[in-house]
Amino acid sequence: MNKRGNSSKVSSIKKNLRIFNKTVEDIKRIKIQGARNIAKAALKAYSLNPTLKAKRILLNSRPTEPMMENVLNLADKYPYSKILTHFDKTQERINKYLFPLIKRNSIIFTHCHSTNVSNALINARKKGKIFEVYLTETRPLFQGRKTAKILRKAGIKVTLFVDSAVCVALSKKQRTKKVNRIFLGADALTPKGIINKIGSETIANLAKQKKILLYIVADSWKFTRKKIKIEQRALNEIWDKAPRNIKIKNPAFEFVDKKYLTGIITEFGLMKYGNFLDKIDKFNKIPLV
Ligand code: RUB
Repeated sequence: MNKRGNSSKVSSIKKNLRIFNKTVEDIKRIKIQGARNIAKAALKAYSLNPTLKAKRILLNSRPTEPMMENVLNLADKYPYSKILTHFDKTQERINKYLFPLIKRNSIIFTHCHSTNVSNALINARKKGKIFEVYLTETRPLFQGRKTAKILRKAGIKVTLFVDSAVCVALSKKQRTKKVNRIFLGADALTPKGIINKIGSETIANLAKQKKILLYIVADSWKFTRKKIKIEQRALNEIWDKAPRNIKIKNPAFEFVDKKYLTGIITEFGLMKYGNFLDKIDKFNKIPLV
């Protein structure tokens, strides 16, 4: 290779590394958020820098993300383009299976920002369904605001509640309307239940108490049998420059036992969580749909 060829190769390696590092930073800082977006961005970054070290750096950027791990492992065996098609195909199927669950003029409740949930709701609105969404702001990083803005832009009426008003939101109290369905995303699907944004277990408890149907809306590639570490985030997200003698905890996620779930919507359809586990068992590995 001549000198010019060499220097353009070096500059393209440098450029890829810059993009890789920026993606890792954006994932860590939640500029890229939600399991699906994280997995997609990680896949792209890994395609620019496909080394074991790069994989380790990506996996450490958000520790509660088995979908990212599944996707990066698949990337070692299959072309990136083939893996990428899975995300949209899965979303289309989720949209189709969620659609009939939304009743005319009903109230849907959600929490945080899940792309799988938001896309399916937007699809239902586009296809003519009229419904309202109640949602919680999701402190400390306010991902609920992101969901609220996206849904409102799509013509869906939204009402945002502070997290601590979740009982009011789900209770037909203080002039709130009856919630008909709860749709939550997931970061991890496990044999015992799911892991999702902190606050999800309280919502699940309330759903059971108030007999509100609770569905998980998620890509099957979030499934793992591994023990998942729950990410503990920086304390200054809660209280910047807090007095030193005050202990703060900032868990990003929590586990929700499968006993609370009415069902799960994945690319395989709407089913009981146990049936979803049977389906996964049948494949014996993550299926490349
Ligand atoms: C996001 C979150 C979402 C799931 C599913 O948490 O808990 O419900 O990741 O999202 P964070 P999606 O903002 O901390 O990443 O459906 O987009 O995969």
